Amino acid sequence: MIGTMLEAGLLRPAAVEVLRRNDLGTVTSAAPDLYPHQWSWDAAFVAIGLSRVDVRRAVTELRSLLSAQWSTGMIPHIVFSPRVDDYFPGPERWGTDEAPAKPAGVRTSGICQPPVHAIALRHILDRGRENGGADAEAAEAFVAETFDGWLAWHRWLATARDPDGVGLVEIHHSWESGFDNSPRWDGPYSRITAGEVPAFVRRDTLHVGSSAERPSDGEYTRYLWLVEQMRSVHYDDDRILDIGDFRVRDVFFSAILAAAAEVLAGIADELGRTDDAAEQRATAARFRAGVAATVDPVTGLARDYDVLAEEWIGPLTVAGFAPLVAGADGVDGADLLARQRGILLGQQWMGHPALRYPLPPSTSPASPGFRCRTYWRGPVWPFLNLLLGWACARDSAWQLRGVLREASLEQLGDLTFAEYYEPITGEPLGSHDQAWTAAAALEWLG
Ligand code: 9WN
Repeated sequence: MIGTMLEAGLLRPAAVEVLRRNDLGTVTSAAPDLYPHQWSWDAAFVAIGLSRVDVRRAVTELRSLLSAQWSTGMIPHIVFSPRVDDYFPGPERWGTDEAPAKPAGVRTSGICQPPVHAIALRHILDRGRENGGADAEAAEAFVAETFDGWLAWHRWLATARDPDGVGLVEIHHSWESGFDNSPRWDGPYSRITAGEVPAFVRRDTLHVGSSAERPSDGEYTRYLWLVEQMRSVHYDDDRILDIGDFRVRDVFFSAILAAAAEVLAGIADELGRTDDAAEQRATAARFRAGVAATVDPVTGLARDYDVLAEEWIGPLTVAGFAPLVAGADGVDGADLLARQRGILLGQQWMGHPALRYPLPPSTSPASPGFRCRTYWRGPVWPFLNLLLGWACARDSAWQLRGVLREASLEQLGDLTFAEYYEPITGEPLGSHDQAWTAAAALEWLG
């Protein structure tokens, strides 16, 4: 049962209020203190949530993000707000003002995050049309005006980030995955010896209940070393391939590209952009196949690949369910998705008997790397559940979607809008009033 009627009645206004408080004018901060800037994939989820309450504000969110797009097509992972200076690493540390591809007039990081944006664009268009009038006009005009920007973003990912054409996106920093300190990255990071990293003072640990919930200082040193490396070549895509110490094919990022390219193809059809639609469908098919090809026949889960070490990445994390996000083709594809849904609902994951709510922890509670309070090593992330639920609706997987929705609404009924939750006790962790958590609540409520 989804909470009480009272909770359901309180959830929507509380979520709207979180987005209002995080609103910096034309962008929404990812969280009030911990993340006082606009993050790329957060902004996409925020736009999905906003489209339920204010279509034109949702348009503004994505327009602001796109105005920071680099000339290569890359959408940067952070767009720094000029009004605040309370996040490390800030723009000086990134040094992107020296990067020829960054547009003038904005300050950004020099890496990217998963491309959820076309999916958000679809939500804006659908909500705008449902509302009609000025909302429909604004949504349609925005889609027509910005289509080429989203297309350039997907094209850059499919070329610069898949240099070998294998249907998997290569990332150059674990911040690009959005799963920053997941056990997925322990192997690649263990092989990196950081060179000289200028002294630094972290600020993230000041804004959470315990620093043990965040990545360690050792992890941060390597994160910053990779920034130094990329900065030294002014974030040039080709040169990073030669000098970068972190080159990993990220299966979950690739799955999101597959899903988003399919969605962008549908939008291209509506705009009469037939060739672009065909190209995006081909991109979607290539990355779906790339994702499916990573599945370990024994575990049934998809895997990342370490390009430099030339090896598969082993730990069992929620990213292993990438095919559920990507979708899959043909009879074999349908079998793969059915098997994955069974595993996800089973005892190692959502059906684990110790869990407070049947929601997927970021790492399986049955795996040795499981840490129930530490960031991407165990906690449940609400925005991810929404993404899985969206993919289930696309593929008519109503049973799994129903469990995800009901349990998510129960969890979010605590009204903390936490960044992540302790899977066994259900305790809210990380930042509270996290924007994409509030957005997920609004979208689940519908
Ligand atoms: C670094 C904003 C972001 C999310 C990521 C999450 C976390 C940043 C950090 O917060 O990463 O990008 O400082 O820890 O891991 O997924 O986009 O919410």
